[in-house]
Amino acid sequence: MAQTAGITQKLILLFLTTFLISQSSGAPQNINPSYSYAFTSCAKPIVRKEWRRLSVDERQSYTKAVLCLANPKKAASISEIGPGLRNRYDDFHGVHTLQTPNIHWVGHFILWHRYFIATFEKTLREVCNYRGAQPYWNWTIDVTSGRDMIEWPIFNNHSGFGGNGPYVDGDNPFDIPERSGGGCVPRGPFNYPDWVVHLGPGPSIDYNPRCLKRDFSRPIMNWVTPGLVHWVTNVTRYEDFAFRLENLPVFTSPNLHGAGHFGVGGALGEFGDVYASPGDPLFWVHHSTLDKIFWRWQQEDLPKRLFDVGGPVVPFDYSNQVGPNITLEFVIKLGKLAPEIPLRDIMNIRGGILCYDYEG
Ligand SMILES: [Cu+2]
Repeated sequence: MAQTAGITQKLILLFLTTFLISQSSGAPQNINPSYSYAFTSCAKPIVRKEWRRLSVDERQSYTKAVLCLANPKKAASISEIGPGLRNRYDDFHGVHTLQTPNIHWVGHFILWHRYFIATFEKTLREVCNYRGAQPYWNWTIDVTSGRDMIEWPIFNNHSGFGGNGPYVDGDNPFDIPERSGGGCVPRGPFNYPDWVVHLGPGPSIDYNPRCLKRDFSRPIMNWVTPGLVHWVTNVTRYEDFAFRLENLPVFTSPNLHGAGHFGVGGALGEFGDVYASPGDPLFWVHHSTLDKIFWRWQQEDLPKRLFDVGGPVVPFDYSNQVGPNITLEFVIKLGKLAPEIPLRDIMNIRGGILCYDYEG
């Protein structure tokens, strides 16, 4: 317990320090809830479906499109972040890496990731001719199914993302319980060398080609329960929703965001690496589920929740000791991948610059 608290403190300090060095913009302005264009019609949204609601062909066309984004002949890097980035998929990984200290445990966590996923989905469609929408992975169905993780459709080698790595010994600084893998994902579309992670571990954006690793932790994955989803969504203010969604980065208190990351990535897998987690393509289906939960929550009171934001600009600064809270005018960036926009532009997934919806 004391050790966990110590590690948490170090994590928080690390984030704060990196944040203060890299923080550059986002001066808050007044909230003005008159954004007529937020209601611009989006008559035909593309519809994001749960993974198992897609046909096997549709699932494979998604994973193929992701592989296409990592093929420099089909999807060259445009981010100009550094020589370590070799393709458009790396651009997404690199943008996430550089901004990691500014986009987690902050008010705009879920909104930044909403924009990030929407840009990824747009790129899949425009650069790799993907016809579908970004799928999501409703882990609650799997966790409550009683089936073991390795049997879950999302980890299928033929119609999913492949499964766990074989067990290897390794450091486990956060004492992730029952870590069970840690080796290279051996089969499926993202085995090595069909899929190569280039960046990381951690904040490094140097060229470091290697296999994708997974390190399942069943107790952490089992954090996901209907009760936890209810706890996250059973609030009326955005600020409270946003806090509960991420919760504190400790392994003594469950949270939905961490459940996917550490349940799959464990101690040694890319998915458990807060910087390098996009190295595992599960990133997109996991984060889309969080976005769907957010949207369903917004829909319970759209007139209010299309305009309600809050939570700190500075990571973990929940009592605003260091900085202000975010507002609708807070600007988020994705480097060269997409225009800088204020949060108000992405409050509505069916208006403004976004046009998608969720099935289920
Ligand atoms: Cu992230």
